[in-house]
Amino acid sequence: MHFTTLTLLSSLIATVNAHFQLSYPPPRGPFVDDSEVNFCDNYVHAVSNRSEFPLSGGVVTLNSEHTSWSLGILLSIVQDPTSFSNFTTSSGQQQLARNFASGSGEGQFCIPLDLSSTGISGVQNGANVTIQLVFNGGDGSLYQCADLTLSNSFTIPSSVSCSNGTSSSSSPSATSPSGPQSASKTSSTASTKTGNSASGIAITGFAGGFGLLLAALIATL
Ligand SMILES: *[C@@H]1O[C@H](CO)[C@@H](O)[C@H](O)[C@H]1NC(C)=O
Ligand SMILES: *[C@@H]1O[C@H](CO)[C@@H](O)[C@H](O)[C@H]1NC(C)=O
Ligand SMILES: *[C@@H]1O[C@H](CO)[C@@H](O)[C@H](O)[C@H]1NC(C)=O
Ligand SMILES: *[C@@H]1O[C@H](CO)[C@@H](O)[C@H](O)[C@H]1NC(C)=O
Ligand SMILES: [Cu+2]
Repeated sequence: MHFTTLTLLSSLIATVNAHFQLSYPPPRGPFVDDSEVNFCDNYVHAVSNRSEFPLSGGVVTLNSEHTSWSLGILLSIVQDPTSFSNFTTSSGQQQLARNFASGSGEGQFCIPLDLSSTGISGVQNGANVTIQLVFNGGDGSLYQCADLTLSNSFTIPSSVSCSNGTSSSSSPSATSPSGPQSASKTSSTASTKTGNSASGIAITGFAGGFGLLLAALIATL
């Protein structure tokens, strides 16, 4: 009885998660929602089929499922970085390829990442490096990694769409949080997700009842 209740509860809590997904460059493995609180979304080892990535003029693209968030990008020059300590400087500080900065809005975002201007030793043509995105949308730090080989002749493929989501700084008219706009935003966000789009929609109608249900369940324990 209690076991059933707890199982139900934990599956509800899992459903309520909303996080972020790294789109480009491709992450170490397919996104796992429940693992994103862990180092590299719990993909502990570097892949052997690395992505080429430009030394200058790079971008990362991601899908945000939070309306208000911060993003920093760590960099490791270790061939197979398996821990957060592999993403630190010789003095033990986080080695940042992009400083933490806040962002707002859900949907697709395109973040410039010019690695040649980081001044990190070892960042050079032909080097194998790993970037780790650290995203926080209000429910704690979330992590995804991509293993790269840097190139000064590679350019971002034109298939990578570089535009920003609901509240891009360049279009203040898109910031209205209510009305039909937010309804269409919800469905477009859902349609870009392959996995749990159905549960994503369910949350909207469900979140309000969640507190009530939780209270009811606790009362039965
Ligand atoms: C980069 O990684 C690839 C794949 O793991 C490996 O074959 C290659 O030798 C590495 N290159 C360097 C410069 O370490
Ligand atoms: C590496 O190989 C895996 C398994 O075949 C594939 O899913 C993934 O897309 C590949 N990654 C890159 C960067 O090519
Ligand atoms: C990477 O991290 C592991 C585990 O913390 C550590 O044992 C290893 O020495 C680190 N590798 C390098 C090259 O710093
Ligand atoms: C998207 O937003 C980020 C900040 O959140 C900004 O750095 C970047 O330049 C924007 N990209 C585009 C294509 O507007
Ligand atoms: Cu989240």
